[in-house]
Amino acid sequence: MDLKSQIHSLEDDIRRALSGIDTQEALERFRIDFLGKRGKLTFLVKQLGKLPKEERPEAGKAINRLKSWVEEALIQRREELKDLLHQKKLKQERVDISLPGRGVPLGREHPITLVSREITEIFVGMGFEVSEGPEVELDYYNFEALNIPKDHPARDMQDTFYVSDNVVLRTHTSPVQVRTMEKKRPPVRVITLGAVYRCDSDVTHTPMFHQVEGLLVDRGISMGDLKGILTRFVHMMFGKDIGVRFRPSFFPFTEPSAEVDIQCVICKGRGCRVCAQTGWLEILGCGMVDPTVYAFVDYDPEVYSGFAWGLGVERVAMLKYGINDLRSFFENDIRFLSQF
Ligand code: 2NM
Repeated sequence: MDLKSQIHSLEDDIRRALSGIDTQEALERFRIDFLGKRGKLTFLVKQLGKLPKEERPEAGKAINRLKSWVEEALIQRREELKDLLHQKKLKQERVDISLPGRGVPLGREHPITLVSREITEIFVGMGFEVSEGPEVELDYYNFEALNIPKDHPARDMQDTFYVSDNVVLRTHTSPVQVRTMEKKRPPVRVITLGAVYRCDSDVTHTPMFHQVEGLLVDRGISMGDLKGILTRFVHMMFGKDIGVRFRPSFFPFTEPSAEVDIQCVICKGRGCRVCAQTGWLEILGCGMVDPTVYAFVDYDPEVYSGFAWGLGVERVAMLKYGINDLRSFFENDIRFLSQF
């Protein structure tokens, strides 16, 4: 084949090769392939010398034309590719600003907060004041003044977190009521609420839980007042048609003492798994404040009498909302919390 047709066929090759190139790397390979030291075009230039003298200028011009054309085409293709890659990148990284946002999840109040408030509002509606006190408490207020002496089983190391010899994490909110009586003469109507601590942890016990306790002391207060107020509370909390019963019990700080049962909110008294087939659920403990306690706060038991009660908020919340696992209150799972 003569040089002229070689030039023509090389031009065809180049045209075909160029249009198929779609990356910068392929373009560089193309450049080396045709314009490099051992490239096909460079090879043609070397062939010039073998031509008869008179044919050289024309052939030389043709090769030079081809060469500058290729160089220009190369630059053009490089720019096109750059633009193409840029467009591709823009497409990939495109943000659709018309999509709806993800939304900010709204927090909710914890069921313990909700039930505490509901209980509080019922008693505030009956004329009680709310008071709070320290969670780190003196042994004296948590035990001694509540007629729980040093050798009492309720003080067992297994139940009480001791901070030091005479300081504990309060095991109930009653010490707040002792502090209230210390400061204020009757009539006293007060409820206390907050976290309490017991060294106990299994499926039905957590080392921290919440209590609401109440205290009413005045002249001429009887067990009849206790029954009336607590029955009213249960009816407001669980509904007017729910059965209530008072069952004799014991607490060191009350005499007589009782536990209050309500008809099972699940089976309405027919008997089920939740009430262990009894039809009844224990809801709170109560009693007439023992004169021993009055002695510590300097109330005259010949003039004043009163009653007190206490309940566990988690337990009430479980019954109220039909929650069967105590631990759900402490896991902070948003799917649990957002239901209330
Ligand atoms: C209960 C049950 C019975 C109670 C007694 C007192 C105080 F300080 F007045 F003596 N506060 N709370 C009491 C009485 C608590 O919880 C189950």
